[in-house]
Amino acid sequence: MSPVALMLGLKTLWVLAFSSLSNTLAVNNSGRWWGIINVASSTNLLTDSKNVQLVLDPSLQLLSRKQRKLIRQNPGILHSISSGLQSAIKECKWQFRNRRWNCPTMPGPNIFGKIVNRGCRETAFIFAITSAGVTHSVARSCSEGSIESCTCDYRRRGPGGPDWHWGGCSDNVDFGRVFGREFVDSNEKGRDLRFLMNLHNNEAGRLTVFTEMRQECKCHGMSGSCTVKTCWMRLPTFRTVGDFLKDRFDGASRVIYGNKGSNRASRVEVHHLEPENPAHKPPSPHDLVYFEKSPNFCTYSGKTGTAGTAGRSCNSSSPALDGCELLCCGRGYRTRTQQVTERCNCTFHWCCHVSCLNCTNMQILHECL
Ligand SMILES: *[C@@H]1O[C@H](CO)[C@@H](O)[C@H](O)[C@H]1NC(C)=O
Ligand SMILES: *[C@@H]1O[C@H](CO)[C@@H](O)[C@H](O)[C@H]1NC(C)=O
Ligand SMILES: *[C@@H]1O[C@H](CO)[C@@H](O)[C@H](O)[C@H]1NC(C)=O
Ligand SMILES: CC(=O)N[C@H]1CO[C@H](CO)[C@@H](O)[C@@H]1O
Repeated sequence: MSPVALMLGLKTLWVLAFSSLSNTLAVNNSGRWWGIINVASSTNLLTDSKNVQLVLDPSLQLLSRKQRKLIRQNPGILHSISSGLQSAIKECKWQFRNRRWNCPTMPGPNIFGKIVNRGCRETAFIFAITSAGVTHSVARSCSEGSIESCTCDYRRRGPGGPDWHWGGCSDNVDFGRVFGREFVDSNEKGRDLRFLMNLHNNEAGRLTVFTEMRQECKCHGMSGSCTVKTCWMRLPTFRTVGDFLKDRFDGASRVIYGNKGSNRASRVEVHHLEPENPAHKPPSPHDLVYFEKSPNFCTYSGKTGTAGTAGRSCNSSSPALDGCELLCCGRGYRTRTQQVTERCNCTFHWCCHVSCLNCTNMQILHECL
């Protein structure tokens, strides 16, 4: 064999080995960027345009080369992504506070645990809310001027007219969406059902932020006559985004890999999601999609990484999911009383001081066995 042929052969081998390696890695790359929640939040780090520390912070090693480049190109954005992720986690925990799966997070790089490698509704919600968190936070940071590479969106124009006009500072949701697609979706490479599902849910999160934008206006002109009006588009609160996504969680579509009629000729069209039940409508871009039944989350399981509901506090008089019957999965509960000290009988003293008494009450707590 000639040296050239040998080199070519080696190169092919290397490419093969590398691509199979990156395929196995790719599976677990999903959501790796969530690890930046652990990034040290020194302002120095965030404004350092040379990004010397960016490279040194171990949390950032979780990011792909492309993601690190995006952070370098958009000074100030790391802080925004990180705070968007924090809002998303907070919202996830709030939306699911009364359910068996209560959006648990853990220290370390894989903050949501093994549920991320599954394809159930909870997985769908995690991807959608964190993606929405980035778009929401980045869009707001742009209009607040804390990211160097974007500003308010001044391009939005209504029908116009002589007496009112746009031109106010709109939250830059377009930048937030485009950036989210580049940054968040870049971990999702592949053509299988899991990647299609993650990408779909990421987009559903961004779309929710976008479609819930609201117009706000302010009047100018003589004594409130409103002869001139300035309008702009404002982001929804993140609670609104969470409420919408939680509704879509409840109504999520179970999908399968759409490979009907797949053949060589129609190769481009084979990668899509179809409802599992052919009688159902195909999922809309707003819908959350999943492909696998959720674990019951009742008991500890190392395999699925679920903690179970033992020790969770439940409501003994509620027939709903937060009730002891359902939350404790029929195992029963223990009741204990706990002393709680609260500030009470506060009085306001002019000016400006409030003094309170400490009241001790007994609180009855129910906890799942
Ligand atoms: C418990 O559930 C009942 C019935 O749904 C509700 O009225 C009550 O406010 C709940 N208590 C707490 C502490 O959430
Ligand atoms: C607080 O105020 C209420 C009525 O205003 C009174 O009945 C109660 O005894 C007060 N609590 C304490 C600890 O003083
Ligand atoms: C109430 O409790 C707090 C902390 O336990 C204490 O600092 C404060 O002095 C107490 N206030 C009164 C009025 O006893
Ligand atoms: C280390 C780790 O999390 N491995 C997981 C990678 O993804 C596969 C398939 O989703 C899981 O089965 C592994 O446990």
